Amino acid sequence: MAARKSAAKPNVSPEELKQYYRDMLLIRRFEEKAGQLYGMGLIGGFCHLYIGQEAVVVGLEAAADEGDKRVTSYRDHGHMLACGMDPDGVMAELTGREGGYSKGKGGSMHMFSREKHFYGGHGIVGAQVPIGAGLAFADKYLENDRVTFTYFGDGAANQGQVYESFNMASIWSLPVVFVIENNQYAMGTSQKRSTSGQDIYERGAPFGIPGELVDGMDVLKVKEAGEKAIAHCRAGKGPYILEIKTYRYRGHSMSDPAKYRTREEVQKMREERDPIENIRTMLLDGKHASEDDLKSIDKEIKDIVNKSADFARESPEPDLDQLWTDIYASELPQGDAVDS
Ligand SMILES: Cc1ncc(C[n+]2csc(CCOP(=O)(O)OP(=O)(O)O)c2C)c(N)n1
Ligand SMILES: [Mg+2]
Repeated sequence: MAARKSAAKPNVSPEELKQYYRDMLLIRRFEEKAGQLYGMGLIGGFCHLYIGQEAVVVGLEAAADEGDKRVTSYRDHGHMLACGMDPDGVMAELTGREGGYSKGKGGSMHMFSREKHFYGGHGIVGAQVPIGAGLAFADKYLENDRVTFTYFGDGAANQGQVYESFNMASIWSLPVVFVIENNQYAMGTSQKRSTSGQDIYERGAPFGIPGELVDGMDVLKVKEAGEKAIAHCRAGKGPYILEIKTYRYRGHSMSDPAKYRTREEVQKMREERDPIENIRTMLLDGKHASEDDLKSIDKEIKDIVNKSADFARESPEPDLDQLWTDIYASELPQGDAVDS
């Protein structure tokens, strides 16, 4: 394995470093388990894994405050875990069980948590971007100081509605951080083949939206950039763009033949840039944790993930009559009951 450079002086406490290690590892092990359950036929439909991209959500959630919001695409399990949603409920939803966040009726791409301010989970490429701007509009209207993270991919960045959202977010100075998770591929198409221009974040310039490129394999850099973007939004200066360069190790979804890139390309990224290994090295080199400490964190995470899979398996499938429920809202946004 290639030698890893450890960052000399991370500006965080050893406890924080351990927390990021734990949070990223939870996502990775959870996704590996989801991949296994998919292979066993326990998960049906679409399933897009987040392995390799963990530092993006963990870094940004470390910068976020209680009450901040998030909305993303179909590659959403990591976002849910990072914002504190229960792994049991996420795994049960993946397997279509009653104990899932959408009572087993939504699946991998359609989960929500009002409590954790997680607004999905969206299967239509780019569709979450105007929704994110809308969430930020609501906060501005209510005059609180919440910020919305609106995540989308490098491929989605070529959607027209992204620029309509940029325009409105800028003109109304909405507190939204547009997070471009640039994993360098949109299904089987590389960024080079699909996307004109140099850096995607520069597309905010015509709308007067500042932005920057961030190393998405380094959780500390992501956190730092997140703090800057949030401060900008909370100060009432309007939207901010973070283009976070990351990499997905697995295929686009579970049915991806992966013919568009070489094994060596993936291997090189895993060996030299892996965000979890980087923190591990930092913890060990800085003598903030021993091998045994890390082993016990690994065990703790493995137990959480195994428990979520057991919970999912034991949770029943929804009754057939559940097909007719949760179609229309029974409450208006103001909290009044809807007349039937
Ligand atoms: C409007 C629309 N067009 C096409 C698709 C099919 N599709 C699903 S994912 C995807 C690629 C998106 O890539 P990117 O935005 O980079 O996100 P990533 O999958 O890399 O996270 C496409 C074309 C879709 N779901 N919705
Ligand atoms: Mg992509």
